[in-house]
Amino acid sequence: MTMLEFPQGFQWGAATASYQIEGAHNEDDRGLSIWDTFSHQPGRVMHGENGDIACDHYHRYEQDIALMAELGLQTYRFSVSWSRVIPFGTGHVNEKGLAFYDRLIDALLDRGIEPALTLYHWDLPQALQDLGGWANREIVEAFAGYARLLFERYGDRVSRWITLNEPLIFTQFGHRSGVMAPGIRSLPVTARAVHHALLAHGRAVQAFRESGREGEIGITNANTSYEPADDTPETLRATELARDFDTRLYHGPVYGRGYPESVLAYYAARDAALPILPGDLEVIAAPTDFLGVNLYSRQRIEASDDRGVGYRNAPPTLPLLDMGYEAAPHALGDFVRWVTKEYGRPRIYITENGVCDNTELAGGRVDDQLRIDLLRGFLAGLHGAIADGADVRAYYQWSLMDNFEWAFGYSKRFGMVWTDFATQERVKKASAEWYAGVIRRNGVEG
Ligand code: GBH
Repeated sequence: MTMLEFPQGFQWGAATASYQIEGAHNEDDRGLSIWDTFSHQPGRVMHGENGDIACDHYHRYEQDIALMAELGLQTYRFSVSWSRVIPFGTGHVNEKGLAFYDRLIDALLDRGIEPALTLYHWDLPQALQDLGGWANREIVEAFAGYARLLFERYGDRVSRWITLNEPLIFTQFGHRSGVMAPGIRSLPVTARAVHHALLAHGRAVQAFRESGREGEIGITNANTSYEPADDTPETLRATELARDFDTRLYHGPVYGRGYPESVLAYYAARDAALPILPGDLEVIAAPTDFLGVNLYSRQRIEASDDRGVGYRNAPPTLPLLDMGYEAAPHALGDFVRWVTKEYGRPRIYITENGVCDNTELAGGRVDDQLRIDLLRGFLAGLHGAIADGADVRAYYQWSLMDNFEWAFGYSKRFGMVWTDFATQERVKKASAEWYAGVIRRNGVEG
């Protein structure tokens, strides 16, 4: 066994998101978000579950930060609930909501844990959805105003900012397949949501520079490592199309490359042209400081005319995880190498990587060997990508603790800490002890 050591100064962390952990849904004048509305509609979330209480982190953040310190986390990525701090999305600012994140940030800093703040992890204020949400261009200025408030309030203590979490997921799953909030199924609405989300990202980056705050800002995208199912020219072409629709659509404009032609043509031909106005692409391309990479798996691709996009998923060949996708530890290093080449070696933070492993608590222990094995593989691959020249500076494991997994409710456990949702007890899993060792050694056994 060899030790794969990470570069000096590499940071180890964990990630969460507001609606998935906070609970306290109606406390301290918090406004409603689209996930409150959606999860309370029958049939939307598995077993009718919701985030009303979740991990009750709003009340237990001190205990949770003590756990982070025990694990040795050097940085912690969390998101702010927009409707907690601006209950109706614009206008009235809720001091009690702002004060919660003050307490959280200060408690992290007291423990020497660097905060990384995500402005938007899917919980849009319902009042903005009532005006059309991401489909209404007015959301762009609303988001910029919200961003300015956070830069002003927390910019003295937070220096790492992530504008949006996974625009691919909240636009496509929220507005096209409708399996996530706000549960819309419309291609024209999706097209508008995609463009306005990226525009909002660009405006927030501009607002950050205007704020004069020191620190760094970037976007986090959802990624899959796409692999051609064979090496025929038509399969290779299909794989590039998958990358256009899922990857380049959300990265290209940020890196000044504009939207992929294939995707623009697809939407335009279906009465769903992206609502691009003069100057928009310049705003979206406002220079960022890093790229946030979320990655969980790979997908094999083959050519197909089924859906009019020119590609489809080929059958899996690896064992499947509880989430339905393949256990593919090589995917992280592969994707990092690909994105490094595609966009000219951006500075990268792995803002999420993790494993759904539903191993239960037994005799006071959770022996989640599957999670450990896969994380070890992901990290070995990441180490290889860094050795090949990728500029990766930090890794955030998803997630600190089991939490509300969106449309799957509490049925999917991604935590390295077990959450007992009846008692709110936390128990460190075997993977937590293992990860603490990775952090101590700044490396992983290869
Ligand atoms: C991330 O999304 C999220 O940022 C995070 O909040 C989440 O908890 C984490 O992954 C773990 O899943 O079967 O139709 O409901 C990753 C992208 C998109 C992957 C939704 C799973 C399920 C779609 N995820 N997808 S569906």
